[in-house]
This record gives sequence, C-alpha cells and structure tokens, in this order.
Amino acid sequence: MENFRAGFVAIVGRSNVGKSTLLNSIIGTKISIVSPKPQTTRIRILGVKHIKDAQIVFLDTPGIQRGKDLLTKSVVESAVASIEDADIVMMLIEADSGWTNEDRQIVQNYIAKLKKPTILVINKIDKIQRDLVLPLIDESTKIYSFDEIVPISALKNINIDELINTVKRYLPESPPLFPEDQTTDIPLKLYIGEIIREKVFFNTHEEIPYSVAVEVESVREGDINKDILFIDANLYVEKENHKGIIIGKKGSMLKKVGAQARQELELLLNKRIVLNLHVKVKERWKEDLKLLRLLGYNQIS
Ligand SMILES: Nc1nc2c(ncn2[C@@H]2O[C@H](COP(=O)(O)OP(=O)(O)OP(=O)(O)O)[C@@H](O)[C@H]2O)c(=O)[nH]1
Ligand SMILES: [Mg+2]
Repeated sequence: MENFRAGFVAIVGRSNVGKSTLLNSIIGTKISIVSPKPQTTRIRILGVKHIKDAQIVFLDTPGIQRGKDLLTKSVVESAVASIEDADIVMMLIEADSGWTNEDRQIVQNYIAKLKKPTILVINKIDKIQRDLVLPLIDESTKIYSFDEIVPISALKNINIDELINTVKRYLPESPPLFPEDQTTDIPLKLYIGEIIREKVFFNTHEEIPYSVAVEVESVREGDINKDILFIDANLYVEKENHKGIIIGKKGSMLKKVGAQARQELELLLNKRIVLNLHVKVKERWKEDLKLLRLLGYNQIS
C-alpha cells in the first residue's frame, strides 16, 4: 500500500450548479438525485471513486442557501460539516451565469477561512462559447487564489478525467478508506426515498416539491420470488391542498410519480418493484426534529 493516496473531497456550491450531476458523472452511476429545480439535494451523499493507486471519496452536498426553517438549517449545516471534514474542497460555479453574488459569498464565508486545497470547477461549459472560458478563468483567479481551476461539463462528460487527475494530486497519502467494491454509504431505504423524491421534483411545481418529504417505511423481498421488492413509502406534505395536488385528478399525479420511480428503481436495483405510495399531511414537518432525523435530513446532532 505504499504510495497509495486517499481522502475526502467536498463538492460545494450554490443550488443548481450541477454538483449532483458531477458526482454521478465521476462515479459513473446514479448515486445522487438531480433536477432542474434548485434545492434538490437535502443530505450529504457519498460516492467513492476507485482509481489506480488512489481512492477519492466525494461528498455531494446540498446547495448553500439562506432559510429559517429547521430543514434548511440542517441541510446547510450538513454542507458546512462536509467542507470541514474534507481534505480538499471542490467548488462549482456555472459557466453560463458566471460569478454571482451568492458564489462570492460562499468563497468568503466558507472557503477562504479554511485554507484547504481548493479546486474551482467551472461547470456547464457546453452552454457557452469556447472563447468565453479563458476570460472566466481569468476572472476567477482574481476572486480567490484557487489551487486549480478546471472547466468541465458534468452533463456532457467533458474534462472529467482531467478533473479526477487534478484532484488525485492533492490527496494525502493514506491507505484505502473503503472496500474496493463500495461506491456509496447511503442506506437502501434512503436511496429509494431519494429516487421517489426526484420524480416528485420533476412532476410538480412552485412550492409543491419543497413541501414533500419521502419516508420509505418498508422494503421487503418476495417470500417466494426474491427478485421482487415490495416497497411502502409515505409522502409527507405540509398542507391539505398539497395532498390534493400530489394525488392529482383521480390519482393521476401519484400514479405518474409512482410509475416513474418504479421504472427507475427496477433499472437501478435490478429487481422487479411493487411500489405503494401513501400521501400524508404533516404540517410543519420541516420543523419536526424527530422526523427530520428519521428522514436522514438531520445528520449533525
Ligand atoms: N447544460 C448542462 N446542464 C447541466 C450540467 N450539469 C448539470 N446540469 C443541469 O443542471 C441542473 C441542476 O443539476 P444538479 O446536479 O441537480 O445541481 P445541484 O448543484 O446538485 O443542485 P442542488 O442539489 O439543488 O444544490 C440539472 O437540470 C442538470 O441536468 C452541465 O454540465 N451542462
Ligand atoms: Mg444536488
């Protein structure tokens, strides 16, 4: 194990810059859910990249945001804890929007203080003209003394290997931290809940996706056919009228969410899935510490 390198890399940045897309692209499988809406990720998601002579443990974090409810605070706390735990910080910005005030504040409030090796990743370069990349790199060097700046497209898989090799150079010498066959640490129930939540994010709008939390109550193999998984999940919403929207006309919305989740889970888990979704109103679930812990949203205290 001489010369082996291993360490933690926190993937941070404001909402919607493509952190989860990048994690999935690096690991090569869907570990973290993705959506076009901000504030998709609510928990720290770990993905292990095994490469020659090294192991990189990536921590996908929720977008850093402002908010008063306990959910938002817990979510941001988990992002900050990941930054603090990490050996290396990988900050993402979006090429098309360039540096926003929010991005600058993240540098100021969370990154500059820590003095850890920090790699700036300029994501979504597929959305801008090539000749705009260099000026953006130039601007970035004036904002903070990043150790490296790597332009990529997480969605189109551009420059991902270059990014991995760059990260590798900053890893400390260490024996492997995870067994060779492990790529994540997310418990199955939480993973299934995330996939269901992703379908809610895709199909609902305005405040509805943010009103929903998913609790997977049970996952059971068939007694005779072990290739079938029976899954029961609760969708908690904040208000009675949200319940109506999630269920939809004659149950159409719930059917759509259920069918999409089932299809994807069948592919991801390579099993046949029987999925039962139940919608329940739980006012102020975002303030319910016990429930937040049960849902995996409070990973700190
Ligand atoms: N064109 C383009 N779109 C991208 C790229 N990377 C991510 N996206 C899109 O950006 C949106 C947000 O992606 P996510 O990966 O969910 O972003 P995130 O930073 O994890 O967002 P939060 O979890 O809400 O903080 C999705 O619609 C992605 O498909 C990219 O390289 N190019
Ligand atoms: Mg995310």
